[in-house]
Amino acid sequence: MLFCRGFSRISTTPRKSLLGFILSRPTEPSQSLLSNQYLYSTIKVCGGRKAFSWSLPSLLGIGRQIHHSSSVIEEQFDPFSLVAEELSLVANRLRAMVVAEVPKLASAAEYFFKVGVEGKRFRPTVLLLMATALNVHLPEPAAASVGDTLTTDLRTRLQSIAEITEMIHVASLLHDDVLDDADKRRGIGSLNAVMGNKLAVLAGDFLLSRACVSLAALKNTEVVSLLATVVEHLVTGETMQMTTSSEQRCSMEYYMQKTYYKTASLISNSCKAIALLAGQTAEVAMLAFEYGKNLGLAFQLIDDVLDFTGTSASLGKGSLSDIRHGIVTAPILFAMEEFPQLHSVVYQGFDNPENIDIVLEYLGKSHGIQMTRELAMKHANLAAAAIDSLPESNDENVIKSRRALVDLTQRVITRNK
Ligand code: GRG
Repeated sequence: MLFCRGFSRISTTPRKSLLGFILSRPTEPSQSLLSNQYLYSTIKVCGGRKAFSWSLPSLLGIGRQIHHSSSVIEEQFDPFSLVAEELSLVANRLRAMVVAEVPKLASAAEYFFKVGVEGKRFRPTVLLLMATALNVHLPEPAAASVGDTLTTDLRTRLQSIAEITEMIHVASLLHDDVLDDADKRRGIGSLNAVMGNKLAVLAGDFLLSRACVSLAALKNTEVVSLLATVVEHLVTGETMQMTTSSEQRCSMEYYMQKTYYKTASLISNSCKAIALLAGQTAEVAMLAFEYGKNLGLAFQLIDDVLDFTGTSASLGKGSLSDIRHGIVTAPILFAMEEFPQLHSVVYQGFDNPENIDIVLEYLGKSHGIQMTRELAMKHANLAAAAIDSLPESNDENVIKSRRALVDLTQRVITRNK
């Protein structure tokens, strides 16, 4: 089947040792808590390098420990604090890049780049951290030597990847909201609701064209090809979701493939683009890709949990938007494995609203939510292991950024918004 082939293609882990490590790692909380004062526990040597790992309870414990002992340490590794200044530089540049000639288009295109409605800025944060993690430093303000100028140029090129990625992301949100007839996004009216479908579609196209212009300016055909593939994946994932057959609706493989296309492809390919522009080897580029892919998959799995639970742990507190739109996600697919009688209900679909109630009732009795969280944790751990497999560095900033990237893998699975 097409999608099975596709998924095995994306899920290939580049290093056998990486996967072996994840599958074999111990998870006792005490082990992690005992061994260190930072966020991580060094528990195993992987391919000659030390590997960081933990279990969720240990992470929460360590979080508390740090909170009591030193908020300085917490801030030092806080991913968002580390790149805060550069993020606002990127945000300002983005606002300048999306200015359009025609006033209506200008206000539509800038809509989600205005201060306060920029979203979580998860993607640019990851990409700027990845740039430093791969040894491309943020230069001092007054670059003096030729070496400094080269670093500045390279860092600007990597910031450009963060900008392009954010423009593609926002374009996809605009088009998504038109397709879903959404009325809210980022706590305000969606652009389609405020300015109409036509302008929302055109604003999305405009952002894509601005992203293309920036991409072309980088003069790197491999990077152009990576990000063009991302757009193809976004469209493919959305179409898969729109055209799901009864059989596909019941398939975990189909769901994971769609999740990769809709959510993980953008961040994985952008991470790879950072590595390529930074002049890294194919192996390092693949590790950057693996980090983004697994982080993106973990992110979406948790999103799918939150759709049922919201900020609380109890079922039915979320918006239930997926199931109401007939979209079946991992929690239900796991519940189906536990209660095979659910299969025929999901197969029928949700034109009959009673089927939604039946599915929710079974989901409540099942371990579907917990299994989804565990799968997200596996992907988060794979992402962390990819960072750990990067070539060793003694540079303090490189180490800090790598720790922040690992920290993000845990934030993604413990987030409640
Ligand atoms: C125009 C490129 C383009 C694509 C058209 C509609 C479509 C095809 C694709 C939809 C892709 C889509 C919206 C996927 C969902 C991805 C996702 C997880 C969005 C939410 O990301 P957050 O939570 O959002 O990071 P914020 O608001 O924080 O930026």
